[in-house]
Amino acid sequence: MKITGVELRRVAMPLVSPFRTSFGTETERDVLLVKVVTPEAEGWGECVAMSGPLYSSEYADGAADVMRRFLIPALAALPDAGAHAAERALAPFKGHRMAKAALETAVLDAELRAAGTSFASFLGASRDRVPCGVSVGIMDSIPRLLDAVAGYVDEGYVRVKIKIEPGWDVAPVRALRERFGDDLLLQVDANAAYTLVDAPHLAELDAFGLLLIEQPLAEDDLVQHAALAKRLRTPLCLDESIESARDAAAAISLGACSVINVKAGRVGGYLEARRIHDLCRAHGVAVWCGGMLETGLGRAANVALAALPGFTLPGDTSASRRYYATDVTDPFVLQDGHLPVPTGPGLGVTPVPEILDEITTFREWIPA
Ligand code: OSB
Ligand code: MG
Repeated sequence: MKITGVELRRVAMPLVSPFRTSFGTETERDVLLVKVVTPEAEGWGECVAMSGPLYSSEYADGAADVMRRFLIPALAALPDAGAHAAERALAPFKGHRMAKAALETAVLDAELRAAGTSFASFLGASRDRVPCGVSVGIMDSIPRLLDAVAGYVDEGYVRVKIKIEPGWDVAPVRALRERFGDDLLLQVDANAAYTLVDAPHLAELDAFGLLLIEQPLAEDDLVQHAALAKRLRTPLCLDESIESARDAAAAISLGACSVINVKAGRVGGYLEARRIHDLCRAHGVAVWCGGMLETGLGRAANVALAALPGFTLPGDTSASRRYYATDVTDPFVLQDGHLPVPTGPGLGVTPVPEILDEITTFREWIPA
């Protein structure tokens, strides 16, 4: 498979409601999509970098720049560009994992479409549907939070995660337990908003039977996460800290976490995401599939990944309407708290051309 060229597209998708985390508030998703064209098939990839470098150092304009200058020329030089060859060709460039992941996913999609194989079967999925959780942003008040969560519970979500930050942690968790009881599967995500000095305060969350606390401390501090884990009964989960299978191995050996949120974009692609799954499974560390407000394209690949046997906790694989009134693909619709794993070749979904064109803000063709 020789690459003919790559199309970069920026699309603007308004969110159904603002999404606030400890690092910022999003009202619109500004997404970079890539389409890899080969004589055999076309493949799509979604870059999960956000518009600003607030979740991690990557951002959409930076991703487009590194793709254009370095990554796409390296892929274009390959005589035979499958996903494994693409991964090797991109490896010499440091960092930029979200940019690499988008391109590798597009190459893999083209390869699998040409072969008639689905992402799920290529990755080794063992289920045809996945249980879904929902990520709930920081709200202006506890009554608003309770209303939002009640809506998601009514829709059928099997697990709720709330975003926390200093000043919005113990009280909202207590209010959720009082309103929804102890059976609600509940977890919290701090996006690195605390320091080890907050350990006694975070330990107050132990009273509420949470599934886990996600990324309480800085992304580059595994050692302090290991110290914190010893002081909490609530299982500690890492997100931002895990950028590779090597990071996952280090975190496990240090005792820095007992759960990992796997996001293919954050770790450089679905091949590396699968390695983390395999490693964690061998060590008895639970994994679940995270999200980055993906469109239907990224969501399709995430749902396939979440169907692997080691994904034993519900992921942030919510339905399209959690974020978007109109998705770029046919929408993912919750059925009894689950999403069906796509079965068609490659991602199993394609953008609806009219919708794609309507939301496109920028388009560039890069010939190989
Ligand atoms: O930390 O998991 C996170 C969204 C953007 C950036 C980081 C995170 C999130 C979410 C939402 O929690 C996940 C989703 O529903 O897609
Ligand atoms: Mg997170």
